[in-house]
Amino acid sequence: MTLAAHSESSETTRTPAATKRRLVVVSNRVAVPRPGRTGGEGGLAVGVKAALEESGGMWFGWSGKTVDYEQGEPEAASLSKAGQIAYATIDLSQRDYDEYYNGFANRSIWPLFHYRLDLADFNRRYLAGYQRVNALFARRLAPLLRDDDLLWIHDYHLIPMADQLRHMGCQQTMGFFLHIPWPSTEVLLALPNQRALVQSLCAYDLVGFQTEEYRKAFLDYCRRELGATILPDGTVEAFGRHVRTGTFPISIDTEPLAKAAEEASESRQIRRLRDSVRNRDLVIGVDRLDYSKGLLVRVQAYEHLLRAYPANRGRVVMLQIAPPSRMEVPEYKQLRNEMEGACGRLNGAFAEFDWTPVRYLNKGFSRRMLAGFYRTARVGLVTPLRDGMNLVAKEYVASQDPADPGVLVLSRFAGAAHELDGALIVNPYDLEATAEAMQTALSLDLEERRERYRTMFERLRIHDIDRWREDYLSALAA
Ligand code: ADQ
Repeated sequence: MTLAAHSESSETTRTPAATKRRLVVVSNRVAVPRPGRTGGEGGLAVGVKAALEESGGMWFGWSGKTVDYEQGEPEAASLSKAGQIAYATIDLSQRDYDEYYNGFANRSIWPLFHYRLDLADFNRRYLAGYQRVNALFARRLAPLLRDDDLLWIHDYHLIPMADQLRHMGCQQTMGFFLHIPWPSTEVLLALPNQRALVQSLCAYDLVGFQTEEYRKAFLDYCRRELGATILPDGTVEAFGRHVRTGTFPISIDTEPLAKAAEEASESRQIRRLRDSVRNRDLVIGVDRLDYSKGLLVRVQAYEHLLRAYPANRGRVVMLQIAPPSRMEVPEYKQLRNEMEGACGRLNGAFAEFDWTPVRYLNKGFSRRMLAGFYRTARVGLVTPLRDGMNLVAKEYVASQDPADPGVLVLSRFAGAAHELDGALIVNPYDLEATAEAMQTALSLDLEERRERYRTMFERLRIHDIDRWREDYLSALAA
């Protein structure tokens, strides 16, 4: 049985915490709790935090601070504890941050893995910084490890980390999970050092992906470019190692979120939102301000809706929440300008003295507020051009009122589209078809909305964030 099939098994096979061994999670950023902090965390932080809160353990990574290393680099990680979780963080120099994070991670890998070769920059300085910081992470983590720890290393920032740890003699069980898409071999070949990068993935014991499609693309590369043998269960045999692969679609804390949405809908803020929308239909989008999320095509599709179905003018309001991210990367600054232009033009062309078609907000909200927003919206619009999974799609569904649920319009290029089959699935490049799907979403009758919601909610109730963690960790510990 492949691991992919394993993660499809029924509720009754739910395993208790996979192991009594200590869990050590490593990710680029560590979301150390700080008073008054609301929202703004990306999907990885949301998922990992929920996973660690349940099982406890240690979370290691970058503090989010950059420091001047003129006095010499700090010798050890800073340690703190909150509840069940021990936090170990290190600072980075400005140069490390520019080359590793803004550079190789966010200007080479991120655009390439999201099929944006036109935006990728393969500067060798970035690659050197990426290797240097992965080695630094390994040097600072190694002294904190116990022999029987289970290491779970996350995402594209840290692909070479297990290899670095192995070179230092660490023999712990190590797993990797990729939160973003794994691109097709033809696209990956454009990355100058792809062979070494994939070779370093072979230092892990388990490599996990969001969907079967990404896992198969990885196996295809290993077969074609590394000459690896692929065993029937998806294990890769290469460089004298056996690396297992599996599909583990990340999810959300479904039931608590559904409850939070129900409670939030009676809060003062959500009442204010409802009052301001009045009897109009609310269409919501919530995304980090990122070119992979299809924000511009979404505004364009909305404009098509208002042109092709003019009865919606004055009847529909779009709320687009898009907190800025990675603002040091030029492509993100440009997107911010383009979005401001697109929303401004749309409002200029269509607004009336008593109606504004799009409300565009660049800030974060608490999860509870977001859940209340989702529940108020008749339509959830999730139109990425490429997305590993997309948690917003799942959060939108979980937050609905079962008696009167809204409709999800979802891009076929989001990993979530493989699971959320009650959504209206669209090709976001096809603006007119997306506008048609929005029109359908606005006009579906109650019975059909309920039916679509029921199948998706049931899926998310069983395949929630706990299930994701348990499936991954039991596969890793096996
Ligand atoms: P992201 O690209 O960050 O995650 P996504 O999965 O949608 O994308 O997660 C975003 C998270 O941030 C959601 O939980 C959302 O609620 C939250 N969020 C967004 N806007 C917010 C705001 N204004 N205020 C507060 N919270 C906000 C990456 C990959 C995804 C993958 C996740 C998890 O790109 O494909 O689903 O990791 O693996």
